[in-house]
Amino acid sequence: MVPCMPDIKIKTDHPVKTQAELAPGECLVKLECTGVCHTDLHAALGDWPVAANTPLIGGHEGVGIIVAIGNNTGHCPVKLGDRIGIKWLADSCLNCEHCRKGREQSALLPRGQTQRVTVDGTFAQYVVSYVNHVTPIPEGFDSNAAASILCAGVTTYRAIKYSNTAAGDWIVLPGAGGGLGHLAVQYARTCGLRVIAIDTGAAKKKLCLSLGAEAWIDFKESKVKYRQRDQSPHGGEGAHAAVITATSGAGYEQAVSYLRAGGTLMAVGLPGTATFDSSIFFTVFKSINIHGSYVGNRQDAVEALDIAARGDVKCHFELKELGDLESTYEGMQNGTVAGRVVLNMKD
Ligand code: 8ID
Ligand code: ZN
Repeated sequence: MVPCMPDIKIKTDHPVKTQAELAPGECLVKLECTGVCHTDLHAALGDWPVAANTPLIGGHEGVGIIVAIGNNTGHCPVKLGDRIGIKWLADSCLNCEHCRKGREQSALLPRGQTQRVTVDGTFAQYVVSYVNHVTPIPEGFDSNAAASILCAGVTTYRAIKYSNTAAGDWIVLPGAGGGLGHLAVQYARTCGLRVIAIDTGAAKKKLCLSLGAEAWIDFKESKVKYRQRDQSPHGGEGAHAAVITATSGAGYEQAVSYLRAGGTLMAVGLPGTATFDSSIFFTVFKSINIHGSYVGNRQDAVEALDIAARGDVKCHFELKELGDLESTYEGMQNGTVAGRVVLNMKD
């Protein structure tokens, strides 16, 4: 047992809303499967400055079938029987400035509900979701393969999309062997980027290189500062971008030094109490762009799923059962999960 692991209880008597109990805009989803994201572990451990409502069912990478829709829902983009995905953002008002600008992750809340730190999630047979925010799963795309695209995929797809990179550029991916990271390697490759993967252990090395990373750095073995010299006629030194999905503050170290002038640091990994410790001087001197990148909007979800459904990005996952959640958390905590664990939620 890893110390301080959350106490996980499987309940067999949790109430499920009836159709009549669903509010307008709500839908009931019978789940087929769900991915396990490190965010669920952060929430369960309470190691973020933002506390989760407790008790709460975790999980936010779900795929399932809509089995009921609230009365008086009005315009409804989905129907009974649709296979949909459930992501981190449960609901948003769709009418505030953030929603109108496609930044619904930061939006106002119509019912006091937003991410899955405030509403029950997908580690359950049934979950209440919201018709405007569920994402249709492309026909023929396997549910287990789709699950982790709903968070890990969307998040890394969006971070790469806004990383100010072009085909042929170098991108550094600290955390590359984890759930988000191994999808980041692949989304980067679909954009024609050249990938330097940073993580640790033989399994993650093998995974990253098999997915198209050109170089591997084991952060536990190498203390060497990374500087990539461009072979192009234009020259240049350092990477054009870094998308950091490491769960530790250490994953953020050196990024400003290994980025080239004008490079972009996309902050994705969420160590709860760590702070940036980088040279202000060189951030300014090299005109480094630093962006926080928080999940993705509905369009990002559609695009990320579409790319994966075509087979250009594949989640590397191990399928387990709900009873394996605790050992999955332990594996994540110990850094032994290469790629993702997806839980089967079918009877
Ligand atoms: O919207 C967002 N920004 C968002 C969305 C989803 C998840 C952010 N996250 C956050 C999670 O809350 C978590 O903090 O991204 C982080 C990564 O989530 P994950 O990919 O689900 O976790 P993982 O599978 O455990 O992978 C983390 C990897 O980081 C490596 C580990 O070895 C592991 O493979 N790592 C660590 I810890 N320290 C590292 C370092 N110094 C490192 N890799 C490189 N350098
Ligand atoms: Zn997540």
